[in-house]
Amino acid sequence: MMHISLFLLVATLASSVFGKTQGGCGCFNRALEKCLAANHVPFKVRCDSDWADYNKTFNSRLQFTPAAVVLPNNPKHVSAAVVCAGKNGVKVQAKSGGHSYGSYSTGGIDGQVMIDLRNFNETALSPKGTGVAVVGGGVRLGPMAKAVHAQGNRAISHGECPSVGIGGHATHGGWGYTSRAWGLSLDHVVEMQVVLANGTQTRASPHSNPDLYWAMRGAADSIGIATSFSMRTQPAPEEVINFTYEFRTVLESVEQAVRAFTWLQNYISNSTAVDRRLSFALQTDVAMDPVTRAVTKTFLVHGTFLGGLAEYTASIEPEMLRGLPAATGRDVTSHDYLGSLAKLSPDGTLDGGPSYANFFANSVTIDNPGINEEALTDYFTYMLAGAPPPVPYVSSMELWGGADGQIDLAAKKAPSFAAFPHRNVFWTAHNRAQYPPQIPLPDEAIAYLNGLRHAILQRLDVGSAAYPALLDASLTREEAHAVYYGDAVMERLRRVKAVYDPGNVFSNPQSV
Ligand SMILES: Cc1cc2nc3c(=O)[nH]c(=O)nc-3n(C[C@H](O)[C@H](O)[C@H](O)COP(=O)(O)OP(=O)(O)OC[C@H]3O[C@@H](n4cnc5c(N)ncnc54)[C@H](O)[C@@H]3O)c2cc1C
Ligand SMILES: *[C@@H]1O[C@H](CO)[C@@H](O)[C@H](O)[C@H]1NC(C)=O
Ligand SMILES: *[C@@H]1O[C@H](CO)[C@@H](O)[C@H](O)[C@H]1NC(C)=O
Ligand SMILES: *[C@@H]1O[C@H](CO)[C@@H](O)[C@H](O)[C@H]1NC(C)=O
Ligand SMILES: *[C@@H]1O[C@H](CO)[C@@H](O)[C@H](O)[C@H]1NC(C)=O
Ligand SMILES: CC(=O)N[C@H]1CO[C@H](CO)[C@@H](O)[C@@H]1O
Repeated sequence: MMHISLFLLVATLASSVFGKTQGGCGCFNRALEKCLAANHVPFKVRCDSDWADYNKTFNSRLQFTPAAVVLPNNPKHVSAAVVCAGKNGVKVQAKSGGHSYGSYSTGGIDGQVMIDLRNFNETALSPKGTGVAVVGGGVRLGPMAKAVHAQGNRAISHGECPSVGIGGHATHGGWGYTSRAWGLSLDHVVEMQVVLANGTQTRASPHSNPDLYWAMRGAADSIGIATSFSMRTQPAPEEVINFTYEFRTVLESVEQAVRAFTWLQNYISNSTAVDRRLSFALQTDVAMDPVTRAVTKTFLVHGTFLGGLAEYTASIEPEMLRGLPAATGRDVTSHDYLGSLAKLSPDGTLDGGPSYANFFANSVTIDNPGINEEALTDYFTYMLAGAPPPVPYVSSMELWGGADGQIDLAAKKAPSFAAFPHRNVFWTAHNRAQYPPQIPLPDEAIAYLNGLRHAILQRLDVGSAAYPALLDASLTREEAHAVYYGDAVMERLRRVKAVYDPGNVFSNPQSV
């Protein structure tokens, strides 16, 4: 009798604590789930009816099934989850905005633990007037921009998509149109609160664990989990000009395309004509009619000027356009700072709600003083005179250099400044093909864009690499290490990894 009731009591307790492991729904790792439950860590597994709200990442082309999605409410939960995973031999990745091009926040392979930082969603500008904002590890860019603006009329450099998370963005670069003036998002990070592989919560700053601070800025996915970032901010500009010009005729021949591109490269390098307030991207859009497969190519100059409309139209615009054919489209608008960010956003708001796309992308960083005519000829020949593309795509040359640009200031310190080594960069080429969610993107699309990458590299006469935030999921681990870090950074990263994550708990297909 006694035995039976004790057995019943234990069984009842077990099923309430470890309920998710009952019922044979085919979950991955019962020992892991028991450990999480015993530590009161909130989590979801694929037996949960609302699993579909937790298992998706932005790139719908690459979806993986985690062993568990952990939903910590505080750093103690993060710490317990990392220890539970480590003890059970399961690898871990954090998820901030889930916008990794390889879906690495779900591990990049099946069966890992995803630590979803969605509850680390607060942004607080210091009331002490230091201009430093404490940003939770799961905050998305739109809400972060709104919060620092509302709390003190401040701003931080970042990319244009409001649903990207600070966790992946500020640890792998973070380029936006304001970066020429203020640096990358990563350059704003003055301190992080980090959970290590052994569960220790610690601080990473220039004075506290400087090796950890160095490695987290460039390779956080391999090193630790930042539960919060302390970011420097600067006063938000009062007025921002957003401009887009369309040039249909520029792409009528390779020669004309090379001439127009070279003009803009020379113009932005001329310190008499421009300063850090002006930035742009030169974009070749290759659209395709879904039925006839007829291709339309458009050359666009998109950018922003952190100043007034009168100055823009009087002195910037005429000089920039002087060496180009007549624009076939012009859209120049003036905004307040938040209005300019909303204008950049795909849905016109800064809400940063979840969004999804089915795509592949790669990148090439091109060092100062920019792309030479031979490489530019190969680039445009590939797009204009080469084999017809299998899918529509966009190739965007995003400006990192140019006269008075501030991104490369840290170059003097790199690679000792951060594990993110890309500093002497003039352009980052960003090549991207996207399909509707329900249609598989063909392998030929990946081969085509990798061909475009090689076309740029063949006769390039300056240094080049690739930009880790625009993660190229087609690279092997070794290739990724070579283009994202290079030998010197890799050598130090391996040493730091051996100290902070000797058991390789933080892992994805390209991690250190
Ligand atoms: C639509 C879109 C637009 C983009 N625009 C730009 C742009 O304008 N400029 C630009 O520079 N980049 C841009 N990117 C690239 C973007 O910066 C990267 O994809 C970035 O890594 C995404 O961060 P995330 O937190 O959203 O992604 P996640 O997938 O959550 O994270 C990416 C990686 O970082 C790790 N990670 C996330 N949070 C943490 C943390 N707190 N601590 C430790 N590791 C963490 C993850 O484990 C994963 O390996 C864009 C991406 C998309 C999809
Ligand atoms: C995500 O969850 C939904 C609902 O259970 C499921 O249909 C889908 O296949 C899952 N995706 C992955 C990649 O596991
Ligand atoms: C953070 O998330 C909580 C819980 O969902 C929500 O109540 C709160 O409003 C969010 N805060 C911000 C700044 O979004
Ligand atoms: C640089 O800009 C100035 C001012 O617009 C212009 O007069 C000059 O010709 C430019 N130099 C070159 C080399 O284009
Ligand atoms: C956790 O790892 C850090 C970094 O290696 C180390 O300094 C610390 O002593 C470790 N803590 C424990 C409890 O082992
Ligand atoms: C930099 C830039 O040009 N941003 C936006 C300006 O506004 C247009 C819409 O008119 C957007 O498409 C651009 O992305």
